[in-house]
Amino acid sequence: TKQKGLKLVERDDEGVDTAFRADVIEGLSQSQMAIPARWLYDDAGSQLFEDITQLPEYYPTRAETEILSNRGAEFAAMIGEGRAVVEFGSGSSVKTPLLLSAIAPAAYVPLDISGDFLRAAAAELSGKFPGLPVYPVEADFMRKVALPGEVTDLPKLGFFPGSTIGNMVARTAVDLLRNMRETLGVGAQLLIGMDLIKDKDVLVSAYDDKAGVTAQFNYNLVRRINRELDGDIALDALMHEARWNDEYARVEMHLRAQRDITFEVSGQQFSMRAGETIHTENSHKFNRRTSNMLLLAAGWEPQARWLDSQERFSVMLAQA
Ligand code: AVJ
Repeated sequence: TKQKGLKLVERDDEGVDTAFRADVIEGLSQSQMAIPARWLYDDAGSQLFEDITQLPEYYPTRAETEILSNRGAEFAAMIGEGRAVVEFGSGSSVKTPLLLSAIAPAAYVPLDISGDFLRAAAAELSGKFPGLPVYPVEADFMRKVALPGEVTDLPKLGFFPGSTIGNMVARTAVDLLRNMRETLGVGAQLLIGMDLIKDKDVLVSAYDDKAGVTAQFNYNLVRRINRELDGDIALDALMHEARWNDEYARVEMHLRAQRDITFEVSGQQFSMRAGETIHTENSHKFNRRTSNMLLLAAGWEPQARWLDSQERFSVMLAQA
């Protein structure tokens, strides 16, 4: 169960993250250029996302926090005491304590691919809940994870807030939710945040704020490519764009070329015509039926659903 020392980032002789390079080269070689959203979240990108959560237009964090603050008694009634809470992602200093103080768990197991984030979050949490055993696990939670032996005999509650599930296309989301069920075992429950379909302008504004922080978050990917993959992409030629894709019920982030450009990444040449885009993120939105369907497709039975007072965001409870 000890996953310490496991090599989660593979680098070549020049120190280049080989998975990052492969994803970028493959993504830029498609006719609709697309780079997986996970590469937005280096240190600078993670900090920019923290800034996004404070923006007036970005409602999801506040809406979900409202639900977690107000519904603790109902969580306690439906979840019960003594579970091991397994959080997929290293946990936020605000949301995680709200859940833990509501349900009196027997242990807390944060999972994250980044050991640094993980240790920082675990230390902060231990400070707030001195009696609670905390077992951080450095792992890629997209796969089945072996949990620490100390929690083997405890019933589990998976916790996946933030509507992070919305970053994935349906097929990947179902794979992840199935792997979570395998990780958590018999009798498990899952508490998961899912953002809701709403007015298009409200959705697009949340991903295209007036202050331009989300634009910087998107441009940071280009800076990272230029720095880490020896790229020469002209930043001033690309413009941030957020658009609502109604057919797929998702907000998409793109980088749109303002003129014809050619550039190099890792020694390979690419070109874009004016108006073409690089697709950099999906943020799927749900309603009652589609969120139920997604959970059911992965073997999770929906048990309860809570909304914030403005009905912008949902937190779902499901059982394996
Ligand atoms: C962290 C994936 C939930 O999709 O709302 C915010 C990321 N991207 N603004 C989201 C994000 C641009 C966020 N998630």
